[in-house]
Amino acid sequence: MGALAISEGEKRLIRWHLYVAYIAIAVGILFGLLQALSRAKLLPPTPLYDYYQGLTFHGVLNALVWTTFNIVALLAVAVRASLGRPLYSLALGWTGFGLMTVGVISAGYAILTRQANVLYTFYPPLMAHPAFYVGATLLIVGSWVSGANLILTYVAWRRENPGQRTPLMTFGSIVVFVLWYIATLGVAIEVLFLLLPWSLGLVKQTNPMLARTLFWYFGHPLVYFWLLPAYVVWYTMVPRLAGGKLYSDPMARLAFLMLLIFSTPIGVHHQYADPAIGQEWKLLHAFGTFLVTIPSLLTAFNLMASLEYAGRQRGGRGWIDWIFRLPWGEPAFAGATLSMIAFAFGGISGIVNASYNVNLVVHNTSWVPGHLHLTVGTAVTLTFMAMATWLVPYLTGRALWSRKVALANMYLWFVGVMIFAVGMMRGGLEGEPRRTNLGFSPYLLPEWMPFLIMAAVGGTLMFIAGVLFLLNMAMTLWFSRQPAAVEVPIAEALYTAAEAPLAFERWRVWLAVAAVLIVLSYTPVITQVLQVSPFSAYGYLPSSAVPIR
Ligand code: HAS
Repeated sequence: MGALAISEGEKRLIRWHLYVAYIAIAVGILFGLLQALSRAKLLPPTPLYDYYQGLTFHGVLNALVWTTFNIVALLAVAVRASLGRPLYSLALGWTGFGLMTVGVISAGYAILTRQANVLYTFYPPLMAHPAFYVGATLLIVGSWVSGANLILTYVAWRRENPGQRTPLMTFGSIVVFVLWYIATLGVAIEVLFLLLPWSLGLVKQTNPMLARTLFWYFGHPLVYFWLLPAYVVWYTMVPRLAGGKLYSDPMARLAFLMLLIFSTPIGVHHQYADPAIGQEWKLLHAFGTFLVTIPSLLTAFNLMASLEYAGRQRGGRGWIDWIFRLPWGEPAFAGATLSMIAFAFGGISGIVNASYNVNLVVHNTSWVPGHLHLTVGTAVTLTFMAMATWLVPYLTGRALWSRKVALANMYLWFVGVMIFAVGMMRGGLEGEPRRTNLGFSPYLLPEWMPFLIMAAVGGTLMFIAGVLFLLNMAMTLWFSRQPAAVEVPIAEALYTAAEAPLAFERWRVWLAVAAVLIVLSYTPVITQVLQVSPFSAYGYLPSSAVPIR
């Protein structure tokens, strides 16, 4: 494994992805802080700060840009290291990076000039400048190209190694991109056929319900595009970082495949409150959503067993002693494992969201951002931060600038998100709305204030943790003097890949199953939407009562 050392050219390519990701999160978390303060009445009004512009920057930069650039970088390293062969093409890698970066600049221009206050979900009738939609398209097309580079690397390996089981790291990474290709079809259709012509003025009116349905066809598997790279880390790196082994490699593969086939045909659980879709289809998508929790429950069991094994290898005895034997003082391990703990709460809140009738209690309240900060905002983000503590030294040959700062970063983020999420979720249960500048709204209820303050305190701690992360990475990238010889941590398994059925690698079969489930679950939904929802919406910007075209 990893016999062929990674080249300087590959390292440079991957480093540039991280630079963009770090700039994105630097701006993204600043707006996060401003929002939390503003909602809690702790930010004086200023024309420099527009809540919806800030919220759009926050969502786009953190949820779309920080994640996508990190995912491409991390999975390139994972595929490269686990297959022990160079990336298929550096030129393809740079093309993907270039497209994604131009996309970010284009969308960033539209948001900066306040012509795209449409939030990261860009639902019509909110309308953005065409540069925003072009930017989003380029970001996605670029990620397709970068994903193709990894898939072609795998295909080349497969040709030379027929009949062998794919290393789990690569197996998971391939699932991530296959899922991404399937998911992004929905948003590509939405942007190219509905939003872009409408924003260019080629058509005057659009169909918000159709757009929302296409968006959520994409939007739910999008969350697994974010999560599965964290799963790749948790399954294939964390057991090694903990000094143990993965409990079951075949069960991990089963979880990846289940997520591949069940994550797309269930997007309507984001639309329980929408008109135009019948209750029977909403209920079907609710059942599907419960199915998609099973692979995460398998993951929880597999990871817990792996951590227990590691703790016992380190001398742990009894029921809980093993937990304290784990290397909590190692930033990479601590950050990733704290992410898992946060995800346990994020997952439970997801099950609440998914429960059709209960969803009506939490929908469009601040409960939902509570959920999403535990999942993409911590399970994924803190895992990426934790991995950067060895990834950046691996790519630069420079030792991590400060282990203590890295540890402070991990623990502070975790404590911060726990306070933030409890504040947001409790407030949500009291009816506190999401996506509203509550601090300046006339209907702010006094009983929401303690929860808004909690969210502001938690958000401030997360912001400080983010600053510590960026400081540590900048110092490591440019000022650390000590050389480092770091390897990609690759865990062995107790139950190895040899016990995984060969059918797990029949990609055509899994693609066919995924396609059938999508057709069955979405044909009636799209048909209904087309029947009852007209193309009648003009474009608006938030806070404007007048159509902009
Ligand atoms: Fe979600 C809304 C349902 C997972 C992200 N979700 C959102 C939104 C985002 C998001 C961004 O059904 C807001 C969208 C918007 O802006 O409107 N979500 C679910 C369900 C799951 C789920 C059922 N979500 C995620 C993940 C995300 C994410 C993952 C990002 C990465 N979500 C919903 C629904 C809505 C929603 C509705 C719409 C709400 C509305 O009304 O608008 C499931 O996949 C969750 C399954 C997870 C588990 C947890 C397993 C636990 C593990 C960790 C184990 C811990 C260990 C550590 C081993 C069952 C794997 C042990 C440590 C030791 C030391 C011992």
